[in-house]
Amino acid sequence: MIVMSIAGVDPSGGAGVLTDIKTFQAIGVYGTGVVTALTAQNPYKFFSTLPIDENYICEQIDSVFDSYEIEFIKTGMLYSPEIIKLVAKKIDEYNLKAVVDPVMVATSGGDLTKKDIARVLNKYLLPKSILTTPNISEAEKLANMPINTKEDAIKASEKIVCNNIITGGHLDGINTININGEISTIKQELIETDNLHGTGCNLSAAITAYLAKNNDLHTAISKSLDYIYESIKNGNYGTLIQQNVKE
Ligand code: PXL
Repeated sequence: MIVMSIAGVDPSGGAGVLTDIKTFQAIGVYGTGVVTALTAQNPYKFFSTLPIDENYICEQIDSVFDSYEIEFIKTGMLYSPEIIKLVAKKIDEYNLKAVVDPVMVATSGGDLTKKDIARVLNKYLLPKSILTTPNISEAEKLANMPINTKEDAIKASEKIVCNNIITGGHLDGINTININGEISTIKQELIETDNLHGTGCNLSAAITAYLAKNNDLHTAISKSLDYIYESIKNGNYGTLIQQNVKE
């Protein structure tokens, strides 16, 4: 099984394409990685971004599909409206099932996208995606409403234009899941830590990997939440070593 991450590079390895590949590997699928932007950062400080030209992102995607068959992809930092539109086009061209992590701001505070990205995601990418995985602040932007309570999260989940999980790291550990209009919640214990950099990347990568291994959406999400919980508990920079991963 081969999957793809289309995302940015965090040279410190906690987020972006590098960590996605580690998660794919840990869950037992082969990961490919298309780079949308380089960043200079570490888990605590964001320095700068160098976006890759869209034509070259297109060439990277096409070069992988020239020899690999891939059904499931995930997207992370897409940076600009042009890159988002390119990815939407490629989803159609290669008939892809995409899990979209609607990345906007780094945990350390750096801007990972241009302004107005929620509108562009809503219009071009989310309608073509099988799932999006916003945290509370990203869900607020996608649904254009504040989220302070679990009722708000349910309302936002209903407003987001595709299947979604609104992660509950900032809502008492309550994850709100909407699959085909059916809402459910999974509550997780919150772990005291100062290292959550890249957990969103790892969640969407894990879901993609479990989907590629023939799990349905609900099962893939639930296994991935367990995966992320264990990896945070192990303090392992968001990624579990392979021996610890449940089948
Ligand atoms: O966690 C969001 C994210 C995604 N992609 C890249 C990042 C980050 C956060 O820092 O650096 C490349």
